[in-house]
Amino acid sequence: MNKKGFIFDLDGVIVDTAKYHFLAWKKLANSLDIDFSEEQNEELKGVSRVKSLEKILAWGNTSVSEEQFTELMAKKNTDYLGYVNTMTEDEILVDVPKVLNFLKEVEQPFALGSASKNARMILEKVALINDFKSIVDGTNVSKAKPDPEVFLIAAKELNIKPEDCIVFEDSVAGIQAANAASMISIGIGEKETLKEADYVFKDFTEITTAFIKQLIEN
Ligand code: B16
Ligand code: MG
Repeated sequence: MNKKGFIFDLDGVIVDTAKYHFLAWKKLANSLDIDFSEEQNEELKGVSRVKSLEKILAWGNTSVSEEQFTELMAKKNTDYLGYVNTMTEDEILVDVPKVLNFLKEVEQPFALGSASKNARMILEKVALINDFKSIVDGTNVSKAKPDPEVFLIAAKELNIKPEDCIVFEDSVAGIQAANAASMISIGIGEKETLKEADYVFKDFTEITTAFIKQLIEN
C-alpha cells in the first residue's frame, strides 16, 4: 500500500479547546475593560498566543508595556491550563478515533501540526500522546500559520514528501499553510469559511474510511 502522511491540527480538529481559550481570553480582556465576543474568539483560531493578545489589545485600543504584555500572556495561560487540566478522553471530537484507528490499521503514519504550545499536555490529558508518530507544535516553529513551516516539519519527521501529505485543519490560516506546503487540505467546519480547502467536512462523522482509503491510493 502507498504511504501518505496525515497531519492533524489540534484545536478544532481533535478537541474543542476554543471554548477554553474563549473563557480565558474573555476574563483577561474584561479585566482590562475590553469587551470580547465569541465572534472575536473565532478570529483567534489557529492564531498564536502572542498574536492573539496583540489583536485583543488593538480591539480595545489599549497598549501595555512589554513587561505587562508578558504578564498578561502568562495570566491567560494559567487560566487556560486550569480548564485543560479538567480534560479527559471524553473531549475527543466525534469520530476522530474512527479515523485515527483506521490509519493505524492500514499503517499510515500521522503527526500533529498545531500552533499551541500546550499541545503535548492536551494530548496527554485526552490519552492520545502515544498515538502520533510526530508532534510539531508552537514550541517547534518560528513562523506561525499561514506559513507552512509547522506542516513542512511534520512531513519531514514523518519522512513523507509534502505532496504526499494530507492536512486536517479548522482555521483559514491553517488551510492556507497546508496549501502553501503543497499538501492536500481538508477543512473541518463551514464550507463558506474554509473555501480555500480541497475538501470540507462539517466534522469527522462525514469522513468515511472509504474516503481515507481513496486519499491513500491516489
Ligand atoms: P497556546 P491549533 C491554536 O491551536 C488555537 O487555535 C489558537 O486559538 C491558540 O491561540 C493557539 O493554538 C496557541 O495556543 O496558547 O496553547 O500556545 O488550532 O493550531 O491546534
Ligand atoms: Mg485549529
